[in-house]
Order: sequence, then C-alpha cells, then structure tokens
Amino acid sequence: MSDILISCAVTGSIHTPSMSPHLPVTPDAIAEQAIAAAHAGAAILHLHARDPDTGHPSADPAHFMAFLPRIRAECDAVLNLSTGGSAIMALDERLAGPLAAAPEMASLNMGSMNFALYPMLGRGTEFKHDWEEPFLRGSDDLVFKNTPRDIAGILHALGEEHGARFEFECYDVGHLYMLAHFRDRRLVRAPIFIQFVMGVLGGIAADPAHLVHLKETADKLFGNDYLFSVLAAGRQQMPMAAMSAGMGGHVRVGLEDNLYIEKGVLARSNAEQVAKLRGIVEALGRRVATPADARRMLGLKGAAAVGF
Ligand code: KMH
Ligand code: ZN
Repeated sequence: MSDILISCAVTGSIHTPSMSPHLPVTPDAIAEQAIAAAHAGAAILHLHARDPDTGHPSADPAHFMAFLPRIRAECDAVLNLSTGGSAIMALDERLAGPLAAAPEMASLNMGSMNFALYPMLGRGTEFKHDWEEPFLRGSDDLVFKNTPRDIAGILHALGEEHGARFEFECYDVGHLYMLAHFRDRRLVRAPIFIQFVMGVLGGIAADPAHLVHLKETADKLFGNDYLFSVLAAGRQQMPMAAMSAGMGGHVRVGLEDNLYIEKGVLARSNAEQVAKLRGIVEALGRRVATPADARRMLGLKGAAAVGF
C-alpha cells in the first residue's frame, strides 16, 4: 500500500469558539496548532480563517495572511486553503482568501447541499459571542451552494490561473458523478484527490457500508487516476479513518471535523488527534507520507510558487 497522507483540518467554520477552548481562532493559535499538527505527522494542513476578535468564520485575505507566512516558515506541510469558507458566505467572499494566497491546494465542494449545524445546539453550550447561536440555528434554512457553474469557476480561477490542485470534497455518491463530469470536460486531471466527507447532516452518513460503496463507485469512475481520503465528522472520525487506512486510503483529522479525542473528552489540540491517528495507521503497517511525498503523489506546484 502507498504511503498514507494525513491531512489536518485545523479550525474550519463548523464548530464555534465556545464549543471548545482548544479550537484555534486567533492567527497565532491557528499557526501554532497547524505547525504542531505538521510536526506530529500531518503532510497537508486544511485551513480556514476566522475573525480574530470574534472567532466568526472569515475568508478575508488579511485573516489568512495573518497566519499563512508563519506556518510556511515553520513547517514544510502542504497548505490547502478552503474554498468552502462557510455556508453563509457568497462564493466571491469564499474565494477572496484563496485567490490572494494562490496556495498549492484548495478544497472544492462537488455539490450544493444542506449543511445542518443546528443539531449541535443540543450540546447546551454557553455561548460567549452573540453570533454563535444564530449561526448554528440559521443552518436549518441554508443551502451550501456549489453549482456546476461555481465549480467550473473555481477550477478556472484557482486551478488554471493559479496552479492550485484540489481536495475534491465529496459528501455523497452523486458528487462523484459530478466530479467525473468535470473530468470528462477535461477540467479535472489525474491525480484526482477525493475526500470522502462523511457524517455531515446533509451528506452521506459515516457508515462503513457507505465507504465501501463510495470507493467502489470511485474505482468504476476513475480507475487508477484517483486517490481517496476519508474524513468523518464527530465520533466516527477515528473508526472511519482506521477503515480508510486499512483499505489503502488516506485520512483527515482535525478540530474542524471533530472536537473530541475520545467519547466525552475534548481534544486538547489538533496535534493530539494527528498523533493518535498516526499510532493507529502505523500499527496497521502504513508509513506516514511526508510533505515531499504529498507533493509528488498529488502533482503539486511546490511551496515556492504560492502567494504568501
Ligand atoms: N465549512 C463547510 C461549510 C471546505 O473547507 O471546503 C465546508 C467546508 C469544506 O469546510
Ligand atoms: Zn473545510
């Protein structure tokens, strides 16, 4: 089996600051946790930005630039910027940071969907910021918009124009057919890096049978032209990552996707999740890929070609 790519999604835009004191929201905290996650074994860092004062999701170039140069200076990991931002953002807003940064990698969400965060209100969190509760509650009437025109625009603006390669976020089986459609239009080329995103309410559930079906479908559509990774939101994070590692896939952890290290215990950092996952995948006999391996495996442009 190939070396295994560990991605770490450091802060995201799903969890709000009051849900965990360990969720990094300031540029220093994002940078420190990203660097520590890289040193723990993450070859790829998936990065969102936040308003440093309120922790509110942001794709403002200034908020990204407040941490990107420091991460780049202190580790060799591949920096993968989110084009998903938050479902409350318009597409132009979502793209502002990634276009300014011209990263080696960016996420690309392969379909419009519901992205229901409101069930997390049931945790009884005491919110420190007045935006948090309405942000979560409002997700019951929100479409995370990713039309074929949006997807084509991102492939052009970030891919063709800036040389970024993509983490294709596929939340359901149909998203794989949309990805194949863009491959058929010659707007996507091998090696195709697919992230099976599981356990988001609005996408496919984090069920082992679904992972097998996703992989079988991807095998049929992409043959040897793709690599798959798995992220499962919430408590299925580690079990599904372990399953992916056993199937020859790659893995993603991080506080964007899950705030816990075990049932009822908040992870103290992203690096803690990376270290735990590293132990699991090495016990399964997989060798953890380095950033240099990742650049070779994914055909990346190199850290010197970024805009920060
Ligand atoms: N935050 C979610 C709305 C991505 O980074 O592109 C989507 C997301 C995926 O986080
Ligand atoms: Zn993300």
